[in-house]
Amino acid sequence: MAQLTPVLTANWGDDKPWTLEGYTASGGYAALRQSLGMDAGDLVSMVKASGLRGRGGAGFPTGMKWGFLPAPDGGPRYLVVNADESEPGTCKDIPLMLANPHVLVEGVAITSYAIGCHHAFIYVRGEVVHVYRRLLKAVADAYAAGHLGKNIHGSGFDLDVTVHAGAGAYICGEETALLDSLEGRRGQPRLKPPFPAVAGLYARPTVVNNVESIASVPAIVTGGADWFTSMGTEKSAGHGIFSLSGHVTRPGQYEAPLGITLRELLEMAGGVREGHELKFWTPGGSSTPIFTAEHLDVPLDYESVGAAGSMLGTRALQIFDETTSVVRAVARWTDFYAHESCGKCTPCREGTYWLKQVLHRLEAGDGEEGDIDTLLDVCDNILGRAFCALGDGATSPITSAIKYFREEFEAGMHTPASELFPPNRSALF
Ligand code: L3W
Repeated sequence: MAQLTPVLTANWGDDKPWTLEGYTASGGYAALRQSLGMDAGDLVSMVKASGLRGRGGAGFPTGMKWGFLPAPDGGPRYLVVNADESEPGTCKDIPLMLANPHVLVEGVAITSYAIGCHHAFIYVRGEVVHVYRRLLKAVADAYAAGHLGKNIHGSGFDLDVTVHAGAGAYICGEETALLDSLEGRRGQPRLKPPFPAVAGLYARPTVVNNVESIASVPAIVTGGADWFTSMGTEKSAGHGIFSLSGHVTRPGQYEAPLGITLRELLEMAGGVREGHELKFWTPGGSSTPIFTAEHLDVPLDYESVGAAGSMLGTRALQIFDETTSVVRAVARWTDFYAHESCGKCTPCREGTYWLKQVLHRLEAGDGEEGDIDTLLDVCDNILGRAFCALGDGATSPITSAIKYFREEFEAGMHTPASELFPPNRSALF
């Protein structure tokens, strides 16, 4: 029987775990003290050896990214935490920052020390004012306790941390758009290379990491790389937060080793809501191709999910039962991508607009002959041709839904989705 591995979520049930007192009582900031006594290069090696991969969606090795920074040249280098969680279904960083903001602050301090950064930024999604306030308080308390600021714990290491609230644009979760936004410009992606590691914030070397990646660092320091690799699979090490939402009995965040399956997670979450059965689900948010009941036993690690035709992404497991119209679900997601497209590149700006038009007429039962081919053709012209991952992500739910549920799209040529799947209070779309 699969087991949960609470690390980042371990203190969520404690009394006020978000306070400095609460975090310190559960061993918080010991890893920072330990790190400050270590060689910075050894810390980078430790994170490399742990196999930690970026938890924001792409799964790029965290330690390797740190290692891409050029040799110090006397100028500043930055750490930027991507806390702009906005992907439909993705809901791990926001609860993590609410319940346990100090583990992120501690991770920021350790990472900054490891990479030689003296000014770090946490870029948080603008709408989540409560998270922004909680982070501001955590950072202020960490300064007051000497965990941030000048000469941290007598080590000679100085670090300032700025919490910055964005203005609520999904595109600002794309790392280079985030940097533009942080610099005070309209957030739009930059051409890569150069990667941020070489020319990032203010054109200086910059590490951009997701909240959960950075929050995982203190436990790796305390537990060691071997402890981390003892969980998960060979190429997808460690634990991660799996967010179950939708038609599931007990939705929420389940921290488990990578490689766990949806079947095992559903057992812990009480299953699909009573009296219903699984129809389709997303393994990593709406930007990842959907899966069906045939994928219940796919190990949720980067390699296995990829081999089965999707992506592990942000481990946002959105569960839909048989009452859901897949056409309606995909149309809602496409509304989101069309709205959030930043407009910089033509394939994404125009493509998402046309996808939306076609999907809406299929949803209304007014579809035209050839609409499915049009959808696939537009997706083909976006995929790999858009400026950033937003365009590719917009095509994933459409092409995968047509693959598994083509007949529902064909029905859209004569029958409204509302007749086949009447909307009701528990139908999610
Ligand atoms: C230096 C090189 N750095 C790669 C760095 C790069 C970035 C990281 C990953 O998209 C995915 C996307 C969404 N030298 C480097 C290098 N890097 N080569 O590695 O880069 P990349 O391009 O593989 O991915 P990305 O553009 O960061 C992220 C998927 O995540 N996703 C998104 C979820 C949305 C949220 C949200 O709500 N904010 O997280 C879900 O699946 O589709 O594929 O740092 O610089 N040679």
